[in-house]
Amino acid sequence: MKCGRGALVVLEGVDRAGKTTQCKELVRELQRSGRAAEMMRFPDRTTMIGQLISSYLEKKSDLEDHTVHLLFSANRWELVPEMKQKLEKGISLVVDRYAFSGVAFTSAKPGFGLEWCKSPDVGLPKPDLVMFLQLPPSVAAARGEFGTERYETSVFQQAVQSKFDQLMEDPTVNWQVIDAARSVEEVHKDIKQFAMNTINAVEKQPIGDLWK
Ligand code: Z5A
Repeated sequence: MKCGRGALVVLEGVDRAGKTTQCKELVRELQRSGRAAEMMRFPDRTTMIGQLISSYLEKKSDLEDHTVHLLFSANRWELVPEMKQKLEKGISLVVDRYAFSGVAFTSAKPGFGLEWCKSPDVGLPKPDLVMFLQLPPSVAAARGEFGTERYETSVFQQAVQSKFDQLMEDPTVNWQVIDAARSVEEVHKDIKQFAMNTINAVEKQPIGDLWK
C-alpha cells in the first residue's frame, strides 16, 4: 500500500434516524476536504440479489425468514471484492446499514438467536467505526409517518432497537452512539469528527475480519 488504505465507516440506527442524510453529508464533507470517499448502502437493491430483497421489502413477494436473512448477507458478500479494492486504493467507504442491521432485524423475529443471525456475516470486512444514530420513537414519529415497506411498524422497530442494544455491548466493534435527535448540522459535526479521527488512525492498519 503506497498511500494508506481508506476507512470503512458504517452508520446504523432505527427507521428515520437520518442515516442516509448523514452518509451523504459525510461523503460530501470528506470529498470537500480532499479525501477520497464514496457512499454505499445495504441492501444494495441494484444487484440481482438486491432486487429479490427489494421485492420482499416492498411486499411484492414473500420469502421464508431464514432465506431472506441469507440473501441480505449474500448481498453484502457479493460486494466485498469491490469494497476491499476501494479501501486498498485509499478510498474511504461510508456505508448506510451493514451486518448489524442484518442481525438486528432478523433476530427481532420470533425463533431467531443472535449467534445464528451473525454467522453468515462472520469474516466480512470489519468496519473501523460504527456510528449508531440514536433516536427516541417520539422524535422519529415527528419526522413523518412510517413508510409502507415491511418492518416499518413501531412494535417491530422497538424490538429491533433492543437487538441493536445487545449488539452494542460487543467490545470487539468500535461503536459510537450519536444523539440523532439534534439538527442535521449538529449531528454531522460529531459524525465528521469521529470519521476523520478514524480515517487518520487506520491508514496503516490491515482491514479486519468482522466477528472473528
Ligand atoms: N434490513 C434487513 O432486514 N437486513 C439487512 O441486512 C439490512 C437491512 C441491511 C432497508 O431499508 C430495510 O431493510 C430496513 C432494514 C432492513 N428496514 N426498515 N425499517 P432502507 O435502507 O431502504 O431504508 P431505511 O434504512 O429504512 O431508511 P430510513 O431508516 O427510513 O431512513 P434513514 O436513512 O435513517 O433517514 P433519512 O432518510 O436520512 O431521513 C428520514 C427523514 O428524516 C427525512 O425526511 C429527513 O429529511 C429527515 N431527517 C433526517 N435527519 C434529520 C434531523 N436531524 N432532524 C430532522 N429531520 C431529519
